[in-house]
Amino acid sequence: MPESKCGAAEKVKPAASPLSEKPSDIAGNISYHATYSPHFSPLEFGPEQAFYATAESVRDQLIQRWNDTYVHFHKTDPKQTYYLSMEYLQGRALTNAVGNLGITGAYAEAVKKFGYELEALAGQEKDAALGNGGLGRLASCFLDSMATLNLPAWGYGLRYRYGLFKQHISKEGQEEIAEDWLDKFSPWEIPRHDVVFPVRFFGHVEILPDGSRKWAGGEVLKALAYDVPIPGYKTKNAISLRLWEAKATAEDFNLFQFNDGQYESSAQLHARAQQICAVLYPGDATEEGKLLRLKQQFFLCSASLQDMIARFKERKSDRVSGKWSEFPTKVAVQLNDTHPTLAIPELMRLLMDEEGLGWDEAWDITYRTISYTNHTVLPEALEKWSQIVMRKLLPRHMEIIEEIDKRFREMVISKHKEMEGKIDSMKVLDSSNPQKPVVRMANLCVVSSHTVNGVAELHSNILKQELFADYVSIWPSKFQNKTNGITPRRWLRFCNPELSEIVTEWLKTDQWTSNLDLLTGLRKFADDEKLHAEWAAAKLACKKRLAKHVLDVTGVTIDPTSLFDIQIKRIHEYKRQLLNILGAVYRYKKLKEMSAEEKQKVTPRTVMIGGKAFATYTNAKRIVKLVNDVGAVVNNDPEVNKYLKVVFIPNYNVSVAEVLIPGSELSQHISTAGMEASGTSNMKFSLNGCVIIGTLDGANVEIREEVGEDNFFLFGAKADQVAGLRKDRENGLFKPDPRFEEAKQLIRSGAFGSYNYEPLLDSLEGNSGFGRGDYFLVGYDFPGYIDAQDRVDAAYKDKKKWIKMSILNTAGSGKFSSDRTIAQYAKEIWDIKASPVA
Ligand code: B1N
Repeated sequence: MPESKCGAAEKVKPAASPLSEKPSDIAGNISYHATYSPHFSPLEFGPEQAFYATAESVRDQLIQRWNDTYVHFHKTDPKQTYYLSMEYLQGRALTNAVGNLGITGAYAEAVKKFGYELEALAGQEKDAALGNGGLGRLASCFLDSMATLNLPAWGYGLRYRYGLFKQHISKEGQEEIAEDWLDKFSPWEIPRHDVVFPVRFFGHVEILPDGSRKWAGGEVLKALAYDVPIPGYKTKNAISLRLWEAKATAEDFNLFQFNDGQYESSAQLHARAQQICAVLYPGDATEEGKLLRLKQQFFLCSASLQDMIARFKERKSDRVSGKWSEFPTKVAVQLNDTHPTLAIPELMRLLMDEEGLGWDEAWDITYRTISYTNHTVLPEALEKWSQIVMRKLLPRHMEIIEEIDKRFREMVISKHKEMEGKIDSMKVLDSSNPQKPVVRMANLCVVSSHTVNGVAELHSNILKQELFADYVSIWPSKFQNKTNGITPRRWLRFCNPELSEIVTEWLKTDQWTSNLDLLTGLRKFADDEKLHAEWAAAKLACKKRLAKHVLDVTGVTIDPTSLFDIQIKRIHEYKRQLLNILGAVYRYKKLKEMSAEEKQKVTPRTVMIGGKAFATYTNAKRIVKLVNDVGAVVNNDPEVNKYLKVVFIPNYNVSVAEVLIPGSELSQHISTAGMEASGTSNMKFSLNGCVIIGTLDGANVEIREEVGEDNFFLFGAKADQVAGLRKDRENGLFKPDPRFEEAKQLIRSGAFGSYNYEPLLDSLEGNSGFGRGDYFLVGYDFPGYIDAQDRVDAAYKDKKKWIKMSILNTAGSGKFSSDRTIAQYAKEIWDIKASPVA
């Protein structure tokens, strides 16, 4: 690719219409943006400039649809859903946007006129990583499906300056570096200087002469909207992801102090405003960090609700007063986990204190508006906020939460006397520790939402039978399941063009892109030799692309004919990357013990592990270090490196996933049963013809049902055995398998370097530091895991069998389209209907 294309932008005449889909007109529009919205020297038209000019021309197309959709919704006034999420993992947008708009070919041709490949320009874009992992990526997949299904639905989030950190791997292990996705600017966002709401913090509650209460004082910041248009696939609809940024105003700037040389104190509120959206999930080890996270959560909730109320009024002028009971027939609010729980007391406050409604009416509206999705049962992830901090930051909300709690307890006593003994665990406020009274956010959500859902069958059953069991006897029909899904556009059509083409050719239609159940049509060709040949060739092409990525980012050469075995996800003890790497260590040890002849029979394998560890999660960071250390030894050992490579994939993110998943053959989803609520990358892998080795956890259970048990490598304890097995361990009844001991011993011997792995390995023993030895049951599941891996090796040797398994995985993935998930939310929770722009 040419480095600089001095003057190239002017070679093509600006287009008559920025909306034309003709390649020559598109090229003209790109040229227009290069010339008239210049962000770079006019002498330069390198790949980066070309990317920005191209993206801006795509944005013209998006804005047209986005405006039309807004006007259409305004006129037709349908019930609309608002998805409230602290996280969105959008990744890159260019390929997705032109793909959804159906103009990929036209754009590819247009950018060729400047000497560029579209794919290479797309690679210039930085990932928008405003999320940590599955929960954030789910929100982004949902937006794609909402737009595609023509649903009146928007997302609300925060515009973090620094999203998820960039992961750098050094000799010490993981290092975190701030990732500046807004370094230059984002071509996809539209600052809305006309959409601004005040958000208050701290202050006090005033009692007015009429007895009503009002929040006053404290500090007031401004929330400024940035809109990101989200196009649907093959539709004229484009919806909004509205991201809030915190601002202070000119009035908050003390010119007197500034002129007096007191620069810092002159702009204190500006500095505090900047902190709010500075970073995604700041570490909460300190009190300051906790307060900041709570501020972020409230900021999102308050701005979003004020915006919804303004739109509710805007769409019908006579709604200014007296029509509030209509609100839940026009507005549905979905809480993405408990992070936006403050939407509950904030909606109550806005309705009572700002709009003058009484408690009962405000409560009825709030309850009918709000629904809550739970994404985890891990105790440490269930949010609890200090009542003291809450009262200080949000005094009026604390009063409202107290009243909700009081009324809930009274209701139980008056209507469900039999549950009285359970009130302590069900109530919202837990003051059992007078030093540290807390608000239990999940309880507040359950008590205040009309519907609560889990994210896979198994998880939803655990919610009903364990975590929220007591509430089920009070509200038997409140609890639902909505198994997660992924968008087939980004996760097959656009990231894997090779396989997509084959699927389209064999199904004789490309309709599967928006009707993923059609993939079952592949089943009847599962033994077809011609399909096998094409399938294998497509997989090999993807494996080569993946091998190139690995070489580029790690310097390690991997063999594209070896079995590509991948585990990519956040590093967490419950996800058990440690089981994976111990398995690789055991494999290495066995290889070392084999004769040259024996080795000939081995299935060569490349084990790839990638993922970020939370900056303060020590054991997770040790796991990252261990994978890297094992890789350094194994990959440089000439006796074995033809048969085994172990690679840590640095800086795993959405765009890296788009390269890894298509090239995968085996992927590991091996969490301790009952701990992974759903998982969504398992769905992406299976869709791309990758076979899963996994436990009966989260959505694995349903994937196995859909693809067939012969096409899934199952092992491990079941969810309902886990508690008993932990007890056994505590009682000294666990006898470790000698293979497990061998693997740990090899690490202890220093074979992979002198780093102190004792604390990590100790966590697998009877009495670890937490006093909960091997809580995640790595030792118990190890032998079953090794046996399952042996079955994998044998199956891979039989090429026909393996390709058939691969085809049947793709063919069985239809259920896991987020279109299905969102259609179910729309019908069974939100009660909203499609509203396509004509
Ligand atoms: O949500 C995903 C699921 O597929 C995963 O199984 C689940 O682990 C994930 C605190 C979380 N649960 N909880 C979180 C995220 C951020 C945070 O600050 C908790 N993420 C999940 C989608 O349903």
